[in-house]
Amino acid sequence: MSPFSVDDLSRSQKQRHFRRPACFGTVFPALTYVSCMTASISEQLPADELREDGQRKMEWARQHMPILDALREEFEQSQPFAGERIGMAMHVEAKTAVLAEVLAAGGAEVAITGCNPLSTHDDVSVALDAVDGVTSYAKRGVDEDEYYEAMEAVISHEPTITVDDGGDLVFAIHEEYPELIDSIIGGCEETTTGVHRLRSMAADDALDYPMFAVNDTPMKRLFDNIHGTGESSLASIAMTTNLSWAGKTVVVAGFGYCGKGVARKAAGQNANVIVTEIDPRRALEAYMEGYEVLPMTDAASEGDIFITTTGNRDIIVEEHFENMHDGVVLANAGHFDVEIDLETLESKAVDTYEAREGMQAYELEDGRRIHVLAEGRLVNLATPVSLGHPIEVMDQSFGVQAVCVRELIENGSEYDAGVHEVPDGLDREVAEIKLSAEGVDIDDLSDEQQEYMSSWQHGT
Ligand code: NAD
Ligand code: RBV
Repeated sequence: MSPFSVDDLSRSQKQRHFRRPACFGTVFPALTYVSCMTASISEQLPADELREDGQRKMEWARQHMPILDALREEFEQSQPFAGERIGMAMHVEAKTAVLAEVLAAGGAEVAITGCNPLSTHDDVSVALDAVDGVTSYAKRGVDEDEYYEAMEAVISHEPTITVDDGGDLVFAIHEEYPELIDSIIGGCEETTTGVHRLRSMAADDALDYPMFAVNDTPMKRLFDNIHGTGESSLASIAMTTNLSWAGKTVVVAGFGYCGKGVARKAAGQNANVIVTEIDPRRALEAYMEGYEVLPMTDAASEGDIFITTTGNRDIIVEEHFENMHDGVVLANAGHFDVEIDLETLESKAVDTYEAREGMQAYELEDGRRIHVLAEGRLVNLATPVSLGHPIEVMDQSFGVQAVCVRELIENGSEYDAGVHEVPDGLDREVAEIKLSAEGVDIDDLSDEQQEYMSSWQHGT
C-alpha cells in the first residue's frame, strides 16, 4: 500500500495536491513538454459532432459582448500580445471562449482549461480549440487527476501571462513549476476566493509574480458578484428543481457581494429571505435591508432552499442537517465545494439517488430527504442546465480581464510580485466602452467643479 493516497486528504487539502508527471523534465523549450502531455480536447471528444453547437453558442455570446468586441478591434490592429503565451484556467463556456478568442486575435498563443470539474461546456471547448492560436484542454466531468493533468497541459505551454479563476493555475505553477516563474510577466485573478488565496500567498511571501485582483474592481464586483450570481444561481436552481420561489423561505449564507445579489433576487421573486452572517456590519446591513438575520443553527429548521455564498468552509454541517425539514434543497454559489459538508451528509444517509438531473437526494434514517444541487459545486455553473452569469455581465468582467492583460504587456515591469489593484483608469475605460455601446451619455466635470472637488478651502 502506498504510504500516501489522495483519498487520505480532506477536500481542501485535495485542492492543493499535485502530481508532477514523469514526462515533465527541466529541459525547455515548450515542445519537450507538450509532446508528452494531455491531448487537446478535439482529440479527446468527437469534435466534428460538437464543434458547430459550440460555435453557435459563441456567436450568440459575441453579439451581446460590445466591450470585448471593441477590444478585439483594437487588439487585431495593434497586436499587443504577439509572441506572448497566455495560460488560462476558467469556466470554459461561450463567454469565456470569446475572451480567449479576443486575446488570440491580439496575437497571443492561448492555452486554456477549466477551473471547475463540472462547469465546462464540451461543445464550446471543442469550438474554441478550433480557433487560430487557441488550444483547449477543458472537459466536463473530469476527476481530480484529469483536472490537474489538463492544468499541467496548459502550463506546458510555458505561459508568460496567467488568467485564473480561483487560483489553481497560479498555485500549481508556484508549487510544481517554479522554474517557469522568471519568464512570467504577471497574471489576473477573476474571483473573490482566488484573490483571497493570492493575498494569503503574498502575506507568506510565497507569491512570486504580480497578479491583478480583477475581482475587486467596480466593473466586476458590483455587477458580476451581485447581479450575475443572483440571477444565474436562481435560474439554475429553478431550472434544476422546477420549483417556484414564491412563498419559499430561502436561507442565504453570507451577505457579501454574492449574498446581497442572491438575497435581493430571491426577495424579488417573492421568497422570504433569511440571512446568516459572521460579520456584524454585514449582518446589520442585511437586517436594515429588511431580511431576517439568524444563526444557521436556527435558520436550518426554517429554510426550504439554502444557498451558500461565503467562500468559507463548513457552512452547512451535521447539526444543521439534523434540524432541516423533509424536502429541503441545498445549493452552493461560492467558488469551491467546501461550504456544504457532503461527506457527513453522505455518511448519515441510508439511501442516495439522483432525484432529478443535477440534484442528488440524501434520505436520512428518519425518512427526511435533503437535496443537494451540482454536488455542492457552484450552482450557477455546475448543474447540467447551468449557463453561468448572463452574457452582458461577463462582458464587463472579461473586459477588465482583457485590459489587465494589455496592461501587463505594456507596463508589466512596473508591478512587483504580489497582488495589485487594477488601475482605476482601466476600469473606467471598460465602463466607457459599455456606456458608449449602450448609447448612454454622462456629464463631464467642469473646471470649476474639478477645482472645487480637489480643494479643502471651500467651506460654509
Ligand atoms: P465576500 O467576501 O464579499 O462575501 C462573503 C461573505 O460571507 C462575507 O460577508 C463574510 O462575512 C461571510 N461569511 C464568511 N464566513 C461565514 C460564515 N461562516 N457564515 C456566514 N457568513 C460567512 O465575497 P463574495 O464576493 O460575495 O464571494 C463569495 C464567494 O462566491 C467566493 O467564493 C467567490 O469566489 C464566489 N463567487 C462566485 C460567483 C459565482 O459565479 N457563483 C461569482 C462571484 C464570486
Ligand atoms: N463566472 N463565470 C461565469 N463564464 O459564465 N459565470 C460566473 C461564466 C465567474 C465569476 O466571475 C466568478 O467570480 C467566478 O466565476 C467564480 O468561480
